[in-house]
Amino acid sequence: MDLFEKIAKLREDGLAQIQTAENEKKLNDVRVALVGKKGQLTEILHSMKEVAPENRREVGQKVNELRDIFNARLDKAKDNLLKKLVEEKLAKEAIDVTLPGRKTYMGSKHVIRIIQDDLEKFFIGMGFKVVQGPEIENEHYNFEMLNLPKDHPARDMQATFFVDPSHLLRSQTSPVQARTMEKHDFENGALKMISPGKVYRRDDDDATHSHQFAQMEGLVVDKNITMGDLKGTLEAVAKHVFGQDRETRLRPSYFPFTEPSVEMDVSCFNCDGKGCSVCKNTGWIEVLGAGMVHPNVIRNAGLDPKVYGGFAFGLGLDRFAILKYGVDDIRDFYTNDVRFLTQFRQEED
Ligand code: FA5
Repeated sequence: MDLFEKIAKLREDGLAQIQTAENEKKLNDVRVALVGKKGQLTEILHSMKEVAPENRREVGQKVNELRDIFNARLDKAKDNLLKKLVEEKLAKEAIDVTLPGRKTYMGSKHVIRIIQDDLEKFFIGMGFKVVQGPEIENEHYNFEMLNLPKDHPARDMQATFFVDPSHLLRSQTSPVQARTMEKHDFENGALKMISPGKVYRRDDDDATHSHQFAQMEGLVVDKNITMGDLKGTLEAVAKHVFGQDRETRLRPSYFPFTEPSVEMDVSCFNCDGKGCSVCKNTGWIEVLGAGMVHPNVIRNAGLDPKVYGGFAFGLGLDRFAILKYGVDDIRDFYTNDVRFLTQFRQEED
C-alpha cells in the first residue's frame, strides 16, 4: 500500500472511529491516536522519506488536509457529546411544574386556649394579674385553706384523684387563690387575680362533664368589696363572651369557701332555653360558681375579715366554649379530631 492509499484508509478509519466514540474519554483517545504528536498522521509525515521527491508536496498537502478534517470532526463530535450529556441530565432532572404543590399542615390554637386567651385579655384590661399554680396540689391548699377541714362532708362535692394520702390532682383552681392571698402584700393595695388551668375530677363523662377540664379562678380582695361588684363582674364576662342577647341567671348555691355563694347559668345554645338532652331539660347550662370570700378563708390568709373582704369565682372554660360555639359534646375537646379542632382556627393562628 502506497502512502496515498494509507492516507485514504486512515481517513476512512479515522472518521469511523470519531463517529463511534461514545464518550469524551474515548473521543480524546481517538484524538491522540489520529492527530496527536505521536499519532498516525505524524507517523505518515515521518515516513515521507520513502516518498518520491516529486510526490512529497502532495503527500504533505493531503496530510494537512486530513488533519484539518479530523480536527473539525473531532470538535463537532465533542460538541455533540456535550449536548447529549446536557439533554440526558435535563431529562433526568425534569420538574413537572404542573404538579400541585405539597401542602404544609399548619397547626392552630385549641379552642379552650382561644377562650382562655380572650378572657385573660379581658381581665388584664380590668387590672387583674394572671397567676399559675401547681396541678399536683396538697390537701392543705386544695381543702384546708379553703375552709374545708379534714372530714368536712363538702370534700365529697368534688370527687378527687389522690396521688398519695396527702397529694391530689387539684379538683379546682381555687387553691391558687389561697396561695396568692397568702403571699400578697395588702399594704400595697388590692389583690385582683385570675388563674387559668387544668383540673381533674372523678366525674362520669357525659356531654357537659369531663374527668379533666379547664377552669379559670378569679379573686378580688380589698376593703369594701360588695356582692354588687361580683354581680357586675360576672355579667360583664358573660356579655363579653356570649354577646348582649344570651340570657344569664345567678342562683343561690353553696361553696365552703364563699358566703353567700351563687352559680351562674347561661341559657342553653341548643334549645334556646326550652329544654333538651344537652341541658338535661333545664334550659340552662351552669358555667361558674362564685361568692363572697368566706371570713375563715380571709383569716387563713392572715387578714382581718372585719377589714378585708372579697369575691371569688371559678368558671369552667370548657363550658364557656360549649356555649359560645354550640358544641354538643365536651368530649370533642380532647378526643383530638383535627377536623373538629381546626374549625376554630383564627386569623392570627
Ligand atoms: C368549683 O370548682 C369552685 N371552685 C368554684 C368557685 C370558685 C366557687 C370560687 C366560689 C368561689 P364547681 O364544682 O361548681 O365549683 O365548678 C365550677 C365550674 O367548673 C362549673 O360551673 C362548670 O362550669 C365547671 N365544671 C365543673 N365540673 C365539670 C366537669 N366535670 N366537666 C366540665 N366542667 C365542669
